[in-house]
Amino acid sequence: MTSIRLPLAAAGLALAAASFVTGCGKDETGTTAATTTTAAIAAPPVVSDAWCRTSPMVADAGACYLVISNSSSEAARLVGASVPPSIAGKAELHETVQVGGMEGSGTTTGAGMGSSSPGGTMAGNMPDTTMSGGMMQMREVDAIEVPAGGTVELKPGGYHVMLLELAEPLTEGTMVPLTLRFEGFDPVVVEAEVRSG
Ligand SMILES: [Cu+2]
Repeated sequence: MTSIRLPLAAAGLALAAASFVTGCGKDETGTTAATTTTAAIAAPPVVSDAWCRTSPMVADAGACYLVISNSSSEAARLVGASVPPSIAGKAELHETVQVGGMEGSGTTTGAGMGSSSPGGTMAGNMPDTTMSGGMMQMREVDAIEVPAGGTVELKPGGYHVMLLELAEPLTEGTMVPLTLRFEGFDPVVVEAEVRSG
């Protein structure tokens, strides 16, 4: 009598499969509407063109640059970065600003950096002072915002990931595993190539 059970079982499976597919389709329709409002959470920012360079003036500091693209419908925020301790003691989000009309040699910079940077190694010795023109000054920022559907470029003279307390000078051609933390997303890890500039 097993010959009867088999078709029955098969029919049962077919029914189950059919209802499963139907249910699945309904669910998809249902979540599509919901997903629209939460699309920003589902689409993490994309990081590209990451590279780092050693500061020509500070032996134990470096800077990394990269491009962040945000295809979602909500602004994204880069809130932190890190590298393995074998590369550097810490990584900070910095911005470089040009200070016009300042003739001093970094006295105000020292005050600005003092809280986050032990010693005065950064003051007056910023990697980005190679920019021509006025005084360049760096300061730590809490976050770097990437507008919805927009792109932000971390580049010399602007935003950068500052590597402090380098274990050893960055070697051109090597790769730095850079971990980027975006608010509301899993950390993004990119390989940043060390270049001369
Ligand atoms: Cu910096």
